[in-house]
Amino acid sequence: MNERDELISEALTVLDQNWLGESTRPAPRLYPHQWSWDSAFIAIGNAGRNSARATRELDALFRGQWSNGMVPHIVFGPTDDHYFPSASFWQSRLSPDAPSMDTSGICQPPVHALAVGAVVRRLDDGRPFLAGIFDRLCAWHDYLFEERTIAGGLAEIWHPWESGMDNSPAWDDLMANLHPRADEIPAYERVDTAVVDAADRPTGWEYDRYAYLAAFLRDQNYAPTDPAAIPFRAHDVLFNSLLARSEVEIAGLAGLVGADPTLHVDRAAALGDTIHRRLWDESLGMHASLDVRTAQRIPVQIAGGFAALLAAPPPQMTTTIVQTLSDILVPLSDRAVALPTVPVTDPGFEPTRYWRGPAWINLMWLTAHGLDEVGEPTLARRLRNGITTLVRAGGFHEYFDPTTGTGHGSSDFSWTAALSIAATDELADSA
Ligand code: 9WN
Repeated sequence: MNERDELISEALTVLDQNWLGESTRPAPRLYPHQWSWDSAFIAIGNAGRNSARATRELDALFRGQWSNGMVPHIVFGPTDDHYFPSASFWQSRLSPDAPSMDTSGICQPPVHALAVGAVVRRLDDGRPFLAGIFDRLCAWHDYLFEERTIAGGLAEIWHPWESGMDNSPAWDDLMANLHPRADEIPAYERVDTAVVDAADRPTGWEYDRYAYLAAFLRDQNYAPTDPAAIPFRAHDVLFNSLLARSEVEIAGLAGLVGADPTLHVDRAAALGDTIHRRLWDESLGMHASLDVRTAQRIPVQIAGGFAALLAAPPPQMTTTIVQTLSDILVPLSDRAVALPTVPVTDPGFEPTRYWRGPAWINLMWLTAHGLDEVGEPTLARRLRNGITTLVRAGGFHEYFDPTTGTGHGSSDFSWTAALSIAATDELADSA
């Protein structure tokens, strides 16, 4: 077996081991249920190898969709243990919108349309699958455009977990501005630090605030009546750029099910314009997320900001972004690079702590796609080579120290395996 086939076969074994029967857990012990954006990445990896499983994965996730359209960030399995916050913490059925199975009460970045598109393109006839999921996908986006777009034309996140990049330095000031009273922090017991090295995970101070914010939303049955009272509100670049790119994807799929693409084309264009107008930060040379409560952009260079490449930036902006990105990428060899979540030159860079420095395969993969879309295939290739280099040397870890290449967090991490398959196939296709 050549190196390429070997990597794919090992990645498929990880996905097999994490398969729960209807969906795939992100990791064996750390994340035992179904997570929203993980499942989208996992379906992308399975699309070309095990398309039946990819369709089941997405169907299972959308079975957890709320009647207001929200796709929850976790769909719980039957056993409510070994994870904090558990189903009994979230109590999703406090909301009349929640389905009969247990879910969390918040969401994650809208990458699902990209997964549906990837799966549909790999099926002999993708129309039956698409017909079953298309309206649900549109309802998810309607929720984001109607209930989460409150001011300024961008969708809001209400919890750092909704960004998918939980303890990113982008959220430091917003978190520091939360001043929960002791009785507003619910009692909880962490499970994560019993499974992986606590030094690689968010701190106790951060977890107190995660628990406080989740309980705040829960105590209003997940339907806060006064947006101004929500303690954490951000316009995240990654979240909104994925929404804009996903609208383009939906527009492309619409014809296959006889739907009208116009709304989606218009939404993608308007959202893209707003992202490039409101989130562009000339002094950083890239986009930055915005604190809705202060109406200020958050002046830090975060890898998620490069997702703006997926939202059709204008040419001059693109040139600047690509230059900034090139300066931040860390060489792994003469043809492979890693994308750290925070520049290694940043005083706050922590090489092994979660979203505060390590390289994450999903951000590298999304950035490679953004580069393809703005006509930078050579740099895209170096990023995909970076993905295969990191996993060959470090295994299918959750994240990697970009300065040494060592793997951290959970081993046998599903989206690392899935996107290694996708990157390997894309490298072969572009050779
Ligand atoms: C909270 C499952 C998830 C990912 C997130 C990642 C991490 C959860 C946690 O794991 O978050 O949702 O417990 O830390 O930050 O992006 O979806 O892999």
